[in-house]
Amino acid sequence: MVVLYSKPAIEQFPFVRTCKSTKFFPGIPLIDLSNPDSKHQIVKACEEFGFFKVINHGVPMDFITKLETEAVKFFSLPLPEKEKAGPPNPFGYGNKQIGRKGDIGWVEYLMLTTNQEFNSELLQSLLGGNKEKLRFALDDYILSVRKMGCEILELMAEGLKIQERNVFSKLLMDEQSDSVFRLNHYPPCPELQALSDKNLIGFGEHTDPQIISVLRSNNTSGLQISVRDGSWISVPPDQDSFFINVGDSLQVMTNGRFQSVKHRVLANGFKSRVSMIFFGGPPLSEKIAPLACLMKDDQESLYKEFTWFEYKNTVYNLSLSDNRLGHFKKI
Ligand code: GA4
Repeated sequence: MVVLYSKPAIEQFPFVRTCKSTKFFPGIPLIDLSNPDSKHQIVKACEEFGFFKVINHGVPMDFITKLETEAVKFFSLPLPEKEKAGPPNPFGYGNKQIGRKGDIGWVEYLMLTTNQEFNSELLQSLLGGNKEKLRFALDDYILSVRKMGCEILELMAEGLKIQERNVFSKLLMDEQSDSVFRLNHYPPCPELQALSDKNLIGFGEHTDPQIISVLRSNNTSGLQISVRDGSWISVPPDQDSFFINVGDSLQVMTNGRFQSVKHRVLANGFKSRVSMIFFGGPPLSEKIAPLACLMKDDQESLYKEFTWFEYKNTVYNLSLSDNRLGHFKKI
């Protein structure tokens, strides 16, 4: 009899870290964009969590489903096919390696700009019939999600009683806006799940550097956020809603009143998780500093002066879990 030796599953993934999942947290702030009071609720959620869920968002379900279908088709391609669109420098297909500092996660992804001409060139490298469909699905989705992101930023400005309603949103609407888009696939890992009560870390803890991130995922759990007392809570998945993260740049523009949310994603033992995230960023030349109108009389900026280009340049050379804004704080 031939006995094939197979390593215990947990040893097959020595390079990916694991951690325990927690119970779903029922208290994630829920913002109904059709509610006239939503601007105040948004401000409260940004102060308390730096994170909230949005319903009645106006993004057509059809756009969401089409993009998810194309994303699933892309991730189902054979690895050599997907690798034709890689490595991500910074755009393109990536697998397990995140950033430039050796971070590893149980995830594969496609990093894209929000500039469709550039994406079109990148996707040309993919064989198969679905590149056109993927491109069209991306066009519709990105435009619609950016519009919704801008509405939220305008409600935020109103809630903060800022006269210039588009003070944040104009940065995303600018032709030079350095926004990026990411499709993530966290494959299931049943072997590991059967052996332990732990999950592989799909995307390690970090904050997003931009202004806001607009995330949508399929109905698979995995997203966790860190709350004020430092504990991690699991976000119940909801494929019909969007989740909004406050990014580092918005933390600076509000002089720390809003906190960028630390978050991470655990791979699910049995189900694929597919997420699509729009990261709304300012133009590279934009000076990121606390808004004068939010500063009380003798209040001082907590941060040194920097442009988005300078911030990005620094943080893209750091590890995922580094406290990036720490490098820009006044002592
Ligand atoms: C986190 C948010 C976005 O996914 C991202 C990530 C980027 C990358 O994957 O290349 C970074 C990460 C993110 C922050 C620190 C650096 C850069 C990986 C990393 C280690 C696209 C982004 O803008 O910043």
